[in-house]
Amino acid sequence: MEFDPLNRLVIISNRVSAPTGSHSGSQGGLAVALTSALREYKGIWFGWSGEQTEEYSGQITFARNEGVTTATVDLEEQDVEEYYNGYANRTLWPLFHYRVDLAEYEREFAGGYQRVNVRFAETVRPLIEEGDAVWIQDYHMFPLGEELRKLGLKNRIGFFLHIPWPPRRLLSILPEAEALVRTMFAYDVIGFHTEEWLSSFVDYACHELGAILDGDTLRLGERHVKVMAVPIGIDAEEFAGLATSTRGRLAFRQMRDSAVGRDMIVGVDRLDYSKGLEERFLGYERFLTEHPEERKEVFLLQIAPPSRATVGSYQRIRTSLEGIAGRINGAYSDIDWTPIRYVNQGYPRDVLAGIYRAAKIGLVTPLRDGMNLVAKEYVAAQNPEDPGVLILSRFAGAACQLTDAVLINPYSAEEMADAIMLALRMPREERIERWQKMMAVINREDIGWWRRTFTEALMQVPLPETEPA
Ligand code: GDG
Repeated sequence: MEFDPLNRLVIISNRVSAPTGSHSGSQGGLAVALTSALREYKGIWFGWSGEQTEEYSGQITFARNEGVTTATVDLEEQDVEEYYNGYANRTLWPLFHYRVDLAEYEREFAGGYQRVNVRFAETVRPLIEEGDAVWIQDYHMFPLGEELRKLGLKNRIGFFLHIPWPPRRLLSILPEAEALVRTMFAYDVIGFHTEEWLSSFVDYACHELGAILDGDTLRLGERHVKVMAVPIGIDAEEFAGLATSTRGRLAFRQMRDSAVGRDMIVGVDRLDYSKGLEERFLGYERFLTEHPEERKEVFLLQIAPPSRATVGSYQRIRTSLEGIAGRINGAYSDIDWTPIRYVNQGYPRDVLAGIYRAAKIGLVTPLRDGMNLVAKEYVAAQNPEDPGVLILSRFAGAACQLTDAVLINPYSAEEMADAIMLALRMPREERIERWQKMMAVINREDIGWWRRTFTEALMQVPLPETEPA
């Protein structure tokens, strides 16, 4: 069945990011992709404003920027604590990133998560018109589709998960696992970044719930859902343009000047324990120990803007990283050289692009990552004539596509040290060859491809026959 172009797309995600109209803004790749999907299909983007209110009222604030309508609601303090800081970021995020040791299971969290999803469903329901397609994003909203169905919504509803889906045995640790996966059968299409996350989901659904896989369709009783792996991409052309924009070039020059002939290794990550920052520092330290002759030839710039700062595990990782960076700098620095420049602030995207381009090595070492866009941005920002080398964790979703990066196990400081050495010594022809192969994938499966692939799959879902009276 064809999608009627007059019908709209309703995107729902935890946070909503209105278009900023400039490349120097803070709107990330995902936000850019979603706004362009909304421009194509028309429609609205609904979610939490990020603000708190005394008592949840469901009052929607509408805004229109550059052809995109956003609709946001405030949440009350208890919602933020239990739903966002609680279940989303203290239960699901660590567990889905294999950090069983950090995941907390509190019934209040689970209750608050459910309550907020019901609230979102009730609030957004009146905004959805017949024929609209609904696209829900990420782990904050697993049960939202089911809550919308309970309110009678018959429209097509798709869901995309931006983080990994954990193996069955791991997920079973979650007290609400079965109920949560059952709710996902309210969707028509579910997308994951990689085949690995997809097959873990299918494994759980088949073995724990008795679902049956038929081609790319999972069946459970009356419900069936199409499952697909669609890796998210970046706007490669735009990002390459940012690296050579006026501000990008300025940032590039500033970095090269301040490097005084040394090779820069760069890392850019939200300050999150899933990103393998401690392991990265320790792997770099190993490199410094094993190759004393290289010490003053390189430095590591780590940009790590704080994230989820009210959650204890994030405060602990921040303290730990400060300790490790301080210890390494104390042990190896000289009057004219500091091995790690550790920066806890964010930079505009064009500045970031210039910094990536100035770096001989992009060091991306998550312990587990749904995709990882920084890896792709680093590659896109390089000079085609003299590109840097991407060192990438095997455990990032991006490793499935960027097989020409230097792939490493981030838990092994030795592998990381060897990879840094290999990258520093890599001949230009090999760097160019690897870069071209990675760029071909990044260009082919870019952000437009991602959203088209998903939305087209969603639009092809036949709508249910009109209900008999
Ligand atoms: C989740 C999944 C998946 C970072 N520092 C600055 C800055 N950033 C931007 C990067 C990049 C984005 O933030 C980070 O994206 P990642 O993909 O690397 O990681 P998560 O935030 O964990 O994203 C991940 C993604 O969703 C999409 O599905 O790939 O696996 O965990 O775009 O450039 N941007 C600016 N200044 C900074 O200092 N402007």
